[in-house]
Amino acid sequence: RVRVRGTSIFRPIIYGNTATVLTSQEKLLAPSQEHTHRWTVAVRSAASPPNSDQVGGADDLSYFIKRVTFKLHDTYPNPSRNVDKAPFELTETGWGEFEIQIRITFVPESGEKAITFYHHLKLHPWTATGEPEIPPLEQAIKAGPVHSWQYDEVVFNDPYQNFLNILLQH
Ligand code: SLL
Repeated sequence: RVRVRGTSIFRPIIYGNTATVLTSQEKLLAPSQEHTHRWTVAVRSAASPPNSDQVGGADDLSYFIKRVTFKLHDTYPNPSRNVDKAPFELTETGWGEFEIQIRITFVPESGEKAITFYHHLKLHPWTATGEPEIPPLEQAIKAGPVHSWQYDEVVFNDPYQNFLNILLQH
């Protein structure tokens, strides 16, 4: 196991969520009648074109990510959810916004420690003033899906030679 000293390599990622209001039919099928939204939280490549999230596609981060753990609010059953293959995302329904802990574990060849991000699950539309304001559901349906994403870079300093090769092959 040889480290390549003085080398630094990064991979651009985005993490965050999309959310939509449940239709009345979807509401009936939800685990609780109090649920108002369906949301997806995800870690994706920032370098990939849209709609390329199929396995083996440009958005398949599994060549360097082994697992993403999404830690949900304690109101959810089994709040710690492991996703062990791409796409690294999780879809749920619910009624409230909360902080999601996103823990990324890297492939064993990397010898890297896991890293943690925090994302505030966003269900309600952005407002011009930034004031939290929950519109009536009818209005939220018209406004369409809500998106909240953050850009970041995962930096590997002095990477192991074999891990560097893996990164450079993708
Ligand atoms: C709030 N502090 O009060 C936040 C907590 C929790 C949201 C929001 C659970 C769904 C279920 C759900 O939506 N929790 O498991 O039934 O707004």
